[in-house]
Amino acid sequence: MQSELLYKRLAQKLVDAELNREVVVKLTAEYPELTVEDGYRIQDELVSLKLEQGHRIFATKMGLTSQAKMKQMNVHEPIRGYIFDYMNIEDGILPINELIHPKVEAEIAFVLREDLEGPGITEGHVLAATDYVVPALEIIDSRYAQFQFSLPDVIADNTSSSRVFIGSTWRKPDDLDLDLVGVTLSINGELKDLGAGAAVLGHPAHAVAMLANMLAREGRKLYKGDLILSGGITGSHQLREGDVVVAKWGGLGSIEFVVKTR
Ligand code: OOG
Ligand code: MG
Repeated sequence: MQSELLYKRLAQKLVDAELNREVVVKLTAEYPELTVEDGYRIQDELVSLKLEQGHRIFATKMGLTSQAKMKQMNVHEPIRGYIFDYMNIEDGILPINELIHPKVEAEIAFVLREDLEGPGITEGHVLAATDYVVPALEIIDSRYAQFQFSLPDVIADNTSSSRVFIGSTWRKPDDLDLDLVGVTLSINGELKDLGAGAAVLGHPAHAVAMLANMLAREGRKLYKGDLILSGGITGSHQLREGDVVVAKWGGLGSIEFVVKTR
């Protein structure tokens, strides 16, 4: 357990790194004793700083929920974080000049029509409480060099949250077998990755259940109307100026964007 002041200082450092587009040395290099719990305390401070700056929470996310992602990042435990309103992109352009070293990953997101309060939330509870399922492309942009981090580092860094594209095809959860929803991710016409919903903890609703149960440990819950990203089905893929990204989901339409300087 570290001091409140240290949590605040480390959160400020990560917020500045995002704004200045400059990577920082991972926190555990300087503070090897940092725990997962410390990571979430730093993340909470980071969220408070963003809210004080006038930003609002746009979505809640789970990360590292698929083998593809756990293997790629070499971190083997799901994590949660937040996506803010300024991160939501609606015009199909990813402004690379605002980012450090962005990567894209394909996900399935949920919109709730009822509150979900753990503990004991199951996949079935999640599906019953879901209004719509929607496709999402998450842009992650770690504030650490080469996306190299351990669990407390990436949690403190708000799980690398950077930008998000939400698709326009919204479906009722009963209309789809979410575990069987396939997704392809192409960059400049080349197929880079593919997967199915089952890659996310067997079923994407499982990730949302895990989130509700994680939040319950801190006396928090998910609310009606919340948008929740369930984690990358595919691995994440590096983006460069000029890239054209197209992702397609079975039964959930597609999302396309270009990477540009704005
Ligand atoms: C951490 C964020 C992981 C996901 O969907 O697995 C994540 C990272 O890979 O930098 O958002
Ligand atoms: Mg993600």
